[in-house]
Formats: sequence, structure tokens, C-alpha cells
Amino acid sequence: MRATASAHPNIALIKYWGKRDERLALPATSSLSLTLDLAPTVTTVELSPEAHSDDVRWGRGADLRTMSAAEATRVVGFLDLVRAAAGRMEPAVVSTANEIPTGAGLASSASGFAALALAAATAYGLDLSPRELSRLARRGSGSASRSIFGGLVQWHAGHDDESSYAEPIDDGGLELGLVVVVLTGERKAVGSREAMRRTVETSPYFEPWTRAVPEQLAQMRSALASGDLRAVGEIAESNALRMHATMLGALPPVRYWNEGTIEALDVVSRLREDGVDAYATMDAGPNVKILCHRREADDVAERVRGDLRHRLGARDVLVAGAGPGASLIDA
Ligand code: 2P0
Repeated sequence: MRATASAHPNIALIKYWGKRDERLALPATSSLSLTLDLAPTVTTVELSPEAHSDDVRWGRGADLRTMSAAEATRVVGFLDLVRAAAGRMEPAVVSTANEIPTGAGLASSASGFAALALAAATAYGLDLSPRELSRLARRGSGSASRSIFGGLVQWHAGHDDESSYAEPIDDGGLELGLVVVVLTGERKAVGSREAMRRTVETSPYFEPWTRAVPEQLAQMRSALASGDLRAVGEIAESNALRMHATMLGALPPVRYWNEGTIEALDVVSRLREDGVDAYATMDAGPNVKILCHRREADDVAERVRGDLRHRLGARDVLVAGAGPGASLIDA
């Protein structure tokens, strides 16, 4: 009747950008990510048989607030899927808290729907395997399918509901670090769902992107298997830039970068000139994430703090390593 689950964000090294089926959340291509050890989302689902509708609460302590019906649409739609699978009708109270700014390209929907999938499935009495849980989380948000698992994870695009799921892959002994440069915590102007849709429908670069991803994914798998950070970083950086190229080609264009993004990319170039293995990746927002060796991540973060002091203000630079998959806190 009540379950609390935690899940962590993930950052894709081979990006998911574009769906082939919106209703089933089937992606156009497979993707590969690293689940991080920071900023988990913690979500509680409690069935409430007497209530007439779901009640979705957001935040913690004094900042806890109830979402409007419009804001809660995606969560309620997701609970409907869980109820249909469980053959139950009761509404639920959902309370969720995120430690990172929501809507700023820091993958809060990945940790959010992964935690919600596990908490809701448990509260409604579904006994799902990790793969089934990944498929369920995918229906909430594509990237959430990957946050069910820890460390390096590949989401197989598949061709139907059953064949589209994520699973963990071997890290080849690489201890990856990720330095997150938070250039803004503001909610983005265009959500990734709408931006993806626009790219699929209008960008002439979308189709070539879908044809090129499988080769980059195969190269990434072999670079990871051989523990070659330089190859991993070069492929990840190229893949992220290509993803942004597809959306720049959309009508109207989607441009998530701001001047801070360019400055941060310049810092990454300078780090490389100085012999540090550092590579950039960006998601649906202006923030830059820097891939490096875990043991060098604190030094990379210090360098970024120094070089971008004028730009960062009070905002911090976060340091992450590989994190765990979704787990129940109590049930
Ligand atoms: C990714 N992103 O692979 C890519 C890179 C953003 C840029 O997955 O529509 O919130 O809910 O399936 O999962 C963000 O997309 O999109 C995302 P929906 P989601 O991490």
C-alpha cells in the first residue's frame, strides 16, 4: 500500500534524441549512459482508497506543494499504466523530492520516473523483474529506463514494448568521473519532449543522425570494453555535438546553449591542451558536463571554478562518479 524508492540521474554518452513511437516511448536509436552518484530523487507512493483522484506533491519540508492537475498530468498518466497492469483502481498520494534543479537539462525526469516506477509498482503490488521495471519507467520518460540500473547502462531501442529496455553493461575497469557545470538552474524554454518532436518532424539532419548513432554506439562499446577514456570521451563529445546539430536544424530551431556553454567548452579544450583527459557533453539545456577520470574529477572541478568564477556566481560545480540503480527505501 505504501512504498518509497530512490533513483539517481544518468548522463548519456550516446544520446537518446527522437522517438519512433510516442505512445509507447520507443526511441529512434539505442543509447548508453552513466548513472551518477549524486542528487537522487526520493518518491513515496501511498494508495488512498477513499480519495477521488491522485494527489501529487512536490518538494520537501516547508517547500512541499501540491501540483495542479495540469502539472500532474504525466504522473497521473503513469499511475494509470501501473493501475491497469495491476488490475487496481485506487488513487494514490505521490510525494517526490529532487535534489537538483528541475528542468535544467540535469535529467531530473530520468531519476524522477525511475523512482516513481519502482515506488508505484511496489505500492500497487506488481512484482516486476528489473527489465520489466525498466520498460515501465520508459513509459514515464525514455531516459528513466536507464536510471533503473547503476553504472554504465545501454537502452536497447527495440521495436515494441517488450524489446525496448535498458540493461547494465561492463565498465572495462574505467572509473569515470563527471563534473557538472551548472550554468543555470532555470527551467528550460522548450522541454526535451517538444524539442525532440520538433527535431523528428522538421530537421533534415534527424534521419542522418539516426543512421550514424549505431556506429558511434558500437565504437563506444569497444572503447569502454578496452578502458580507453580518450576514445570514450571523443565519441561522447562528438555524439553530443551531433545531437545539438540535429535540433539546430529544426524549425523553429532549438538552441539550448548560452554564452556560458561556450565558455565552459573552451575550458574543456584548455584542459585537454594541458594534458588532462576531459571531454564535454551537453543535454537539453545549457549546462556542460565534463567526462574525465574519477580520480581527476576534483581537480577538473577546481579548474572550472577558477576559470568560470565570473560566470558561476554562487552556483556550484558538482562532482560525480558512477552511482547505483533504483532501490526501495522501505516498503
Ligand atoms: C538523453 N535526453 O539520452 C537525452 C539527451 C536529453 C538529451 O533523454 O520525452 O526526458 O520523457 O522520453 O527522457 C531527455 O529526454 O524524454 C533525454 P521523454 P526524456 O539523456
